[in-house]
Amino acid sequence: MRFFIKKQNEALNLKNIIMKFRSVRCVKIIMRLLTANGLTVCLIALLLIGSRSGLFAQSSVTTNKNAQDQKMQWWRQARFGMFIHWGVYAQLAGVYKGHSQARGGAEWIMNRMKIPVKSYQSFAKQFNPVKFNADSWVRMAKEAGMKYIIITAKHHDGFAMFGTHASPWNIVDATPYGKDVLKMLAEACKKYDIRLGFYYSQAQDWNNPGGSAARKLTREGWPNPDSAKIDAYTAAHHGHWDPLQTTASFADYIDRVAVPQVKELLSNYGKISVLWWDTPTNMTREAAEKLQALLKLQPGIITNDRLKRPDFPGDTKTPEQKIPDAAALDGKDWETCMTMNGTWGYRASDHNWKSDTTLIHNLCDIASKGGNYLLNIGPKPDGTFPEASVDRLREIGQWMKVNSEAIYATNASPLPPFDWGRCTRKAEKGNTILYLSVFHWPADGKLIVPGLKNKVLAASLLASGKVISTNKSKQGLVLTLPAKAPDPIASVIKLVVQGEMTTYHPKSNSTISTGALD
Ligand code: JFZ
Repeated sequence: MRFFIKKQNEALNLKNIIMKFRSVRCVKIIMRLLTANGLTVCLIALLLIGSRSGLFAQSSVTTNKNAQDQKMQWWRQARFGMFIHWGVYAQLAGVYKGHSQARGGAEWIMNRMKIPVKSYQSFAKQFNPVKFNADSWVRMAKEAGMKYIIITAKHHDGFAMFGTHASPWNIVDATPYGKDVLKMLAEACKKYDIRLGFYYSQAQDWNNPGGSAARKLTREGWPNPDSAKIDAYTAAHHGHWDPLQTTASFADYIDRVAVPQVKELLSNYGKISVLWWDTPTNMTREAAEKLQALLKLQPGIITNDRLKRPDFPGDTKTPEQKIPDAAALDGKDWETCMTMNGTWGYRASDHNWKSDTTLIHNLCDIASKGGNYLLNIGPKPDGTFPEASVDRLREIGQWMKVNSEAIYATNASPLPPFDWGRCTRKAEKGNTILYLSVFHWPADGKLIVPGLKNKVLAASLLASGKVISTNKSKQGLVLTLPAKAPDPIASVIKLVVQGEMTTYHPKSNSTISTGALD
């Protein structure tokens, strides 16, 4: 596979070179004609430019599409990644001064509880994740079948999880731990061949002066007796609650903190595959342009649609906590990010964990619509993953060990979602492989695939290779299955059918609803 991808890349590069050579040659011809004098010669030259430019415009569109396909190739094949939300907020774990945070993810605790800057910063003095082991984190992702990791390099609390010269508010300088966790993660990712991406809160920053703050009411934190006063203050100060937050302008913050930090992140950690911007609160065009320009430090880096709306669409759409309907898909790459419980950052009291079944079904559902699943872990302040997350990763990994062929490098289903499960497809020498992930195994042993009319060339259980018999009926293809499902969560049937098939796309005006502004 790898060899094949390399060959394909080489072919694309060669195409680019030929294109360049052609344009140089054309200019040379025109130059020679122009210097040869005479009106007719000039006219011929003008005609040539006219006809040629049309041709170039078209080829450059194809080249751009090819370049984008080439850039997105690993990401589209990956289908499954790990999100990690980790920072000083893990130390608070959803509780401040004995009060449990009323609303939102625990990574928002500083804003929702309206914790003063100095007070929040003092928690960093307790942040000492001595049990952090990059190798084991990356191994857990790998064994779960994940192909990439996106970690919060800096969340809205402004705390850099890396050594930075742009602010003392970072893990190396402000904690007893004193080590750059991103460095260690980058090394482990390299060792296990896992792609690494950084989440970076480019606009909101509640500690570095000048950063923006989405306004949240005090009641979203705790029943603070001063809430009327605080809410009036945040209303008058663009969401800020501490005068220390506004001792610099937003433009200063961008120039002194965001730009240098993104530069560091894209320069000091080897290959970075994704820059995951978040919450464009009060972003300016000028700031977005400066940040976007830095991406050239990592050729081929993939970026999302949260830098600034709507003019910086990035490469991927980011529906949050929900899986879009097939009708909402518009051909643009997309990735659903989701928590395993109800919070991104660690919250000790949140035991609302999704079941293994839900998580595996989500992965199948997302793959069946051609998207990626970015599943979140909120590590504890000691540097370990919550047990419930470890258990779920292990279960997903066991399923993936048998069934990942139905997920990796697949395309969206050619058929509408079934009541009993989901479908992904792969093209194979003019024919189509359909992977049917059966969530609800039929009690009568008959599985109907409505709408499938293609001739069946082969049908088997992916887990065992056991052949399945099929026959046609009025409702569609009927598969005769063994009495017992090979996997109680989702059993995959591999069906090879004649001919090419394309993605199912119902006509509709709905669009993917992507992340909110804050
Ligand atoms: C953002 C962050 O504020 C949050 O802490 C977390 O990092 C998450 C991945 O992204 O928050 C959002 C963005 C969009 C919505 C909600 C929270 N939304 O669309 O409802």
